[in-house]
Amino acid sequence: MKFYDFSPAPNPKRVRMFMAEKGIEVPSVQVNTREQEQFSDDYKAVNPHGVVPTLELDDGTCIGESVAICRYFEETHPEPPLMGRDAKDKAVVEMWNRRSEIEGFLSAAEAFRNAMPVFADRALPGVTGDVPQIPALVERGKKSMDRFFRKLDAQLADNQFVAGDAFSIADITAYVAIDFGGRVDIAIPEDCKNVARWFAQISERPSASA
Ligand SMILES: N[C@@H](CCC(=O)N[C@@H](CS)C(=O)NCC(=O)O)C(=O)O
Repeated sequence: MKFYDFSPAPNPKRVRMFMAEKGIEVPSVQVNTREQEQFSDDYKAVNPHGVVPTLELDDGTCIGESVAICRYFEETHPEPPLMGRDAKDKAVVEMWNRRSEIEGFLSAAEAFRNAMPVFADRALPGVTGDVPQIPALVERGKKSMDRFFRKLDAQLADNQFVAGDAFSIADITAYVAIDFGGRVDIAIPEDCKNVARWFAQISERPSASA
């Protein structure tokens, strides 16, 4: 088994945190996306979408998409469950993970990809060029992130973790999204005290430095 990773990139970090929580160790190789190694012929054979992470199984199957890789590990290493235990929990975790990804992670990504000079002609991941940045999307991403913070704050007013009383993949996605947003100066708003409390708590988990 092999994990195609890039240490500074947020999506692989989601999977590294997930693996760390379960105590899973897999040999990894770095695919330096700053050097555009994701577009090499060798890596395109592994993941034709030109993004990291990818998990290559011993039978040669290559699994892309962070949540799909996490699903694989959830099935092979059920303890501790990070995607819910029963039908209701699984649905609630899925709901909050999707919200964290769509409303949090993608908002941070929109601001980041459209702000950083290194992505001037590659404002979307997995493209070699011809996708210019749209400066207005930096502000839109920041505003979307602000809406996400407020929804998350309301949820965390009554819950220890994003999807309820157990740590889950939804915490990982929301945590990495907020950490990612920090790279373009998106900070937790002063009045979102529940988010700040939760973020500090997640930062202390050993998996946060995975
Ligand atoms: N939906 C994919 C997104 C993967 C993705 O966008 N990865 C980024 C790194 S965080 C990437 O590989 N970017 C390559 C690029 O910039 O071209 C997932 O969940 O794994």
